[in-house]
Amino acid sequence: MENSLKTEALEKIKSCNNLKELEEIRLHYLGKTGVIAGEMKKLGSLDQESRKSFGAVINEIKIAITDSLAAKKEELEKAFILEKIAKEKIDVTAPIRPEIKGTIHPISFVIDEIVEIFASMGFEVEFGPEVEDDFHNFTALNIPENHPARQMHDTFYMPNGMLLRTHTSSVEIRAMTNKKPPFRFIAPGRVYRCESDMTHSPMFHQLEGMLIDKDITMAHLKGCITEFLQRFFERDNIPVRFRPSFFPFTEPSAEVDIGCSRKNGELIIEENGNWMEVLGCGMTHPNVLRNVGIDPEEYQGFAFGMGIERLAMLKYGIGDVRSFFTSDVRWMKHYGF
Ligand code: 2U9
Repeated sequence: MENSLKTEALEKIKSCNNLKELEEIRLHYLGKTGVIAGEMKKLGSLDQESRKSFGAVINEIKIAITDSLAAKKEELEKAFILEKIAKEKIDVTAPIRPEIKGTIHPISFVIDEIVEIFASMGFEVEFGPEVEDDFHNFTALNIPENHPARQMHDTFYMPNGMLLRTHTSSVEIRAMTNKKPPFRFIAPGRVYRCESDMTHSPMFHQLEGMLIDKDITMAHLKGCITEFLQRFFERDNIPVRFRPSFFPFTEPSAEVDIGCSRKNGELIIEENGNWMEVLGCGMTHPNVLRNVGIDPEEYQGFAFGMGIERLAMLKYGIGDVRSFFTSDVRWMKHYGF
């Protein structure tokens, strides 16, 4: 009987081919209420001589089963790992799946280009809220109560009296209020106006800048803007024209044009009688300085503002401002982004 028990157990272990089944076999023979425990129980009813010899046999069977189970477990575990490795093998020579790679959006690209130029001239970058109050968007900028820009058709007003900023000048008002002059910073970001056509989108991007220090004159403004335009349009001798203009927040004010034309879609920068407006600027109005607690007798400065879409359209020959916001990768690739 003992021999057949051993043969049967070892046979079962040998033919077992998964770990779960092996555990069931172990419990069947070696578990607390298993076959071996049952045989051990029988020892009590035997005389001393038989108990000794029967005990030795049972023990020998138990050891044989235990050893066989351990060997089989090791064998099955090894096989399991080898199979897993074989399954997870990566073929590094397989060709890659075709995938569409994203690229940086032209607006972000142009903002980065402009930030880099002004950063090299010591300007810091400031950010602020897109939902603004009347004071930071209009009043502090010397824009009177009855100014047309405040009217409903230009500005998006919220039911609670707040508005979507119409320029990033509000960011500069906040920065000027929180810092002590001298300072120079730029504020790029989204702005909102109630208008939409080929050249106007209700949301567009602006970059405004400001420098405040002692003894700042229009010569500094002209030098800074000319340097910027040379570097942005990558031309040392770019024709630049400062044309008198009016903004409530600067006095005197100017609009800046570059001498250029377009031949077969390509931007030709040359003085040929054709001028293209690129930005607005001026000396920061004394009222604006007073509104943020700066004495205009002690500090003066200049400010400038530019539309990012406009500059991107000019530099990269893009025709319709609305195409910036349709998120068509083919369009981006067409313009080399
Ligand atoms: C403060 C004081 C003055 C910023 C300026 C302009 C002139 C300007 C337009 C260009 C195209 C806006 O995007 S656009 O429509 N901007 O012409 N912006 S001076 O002057 C400031 C700004 C902040 C506190």
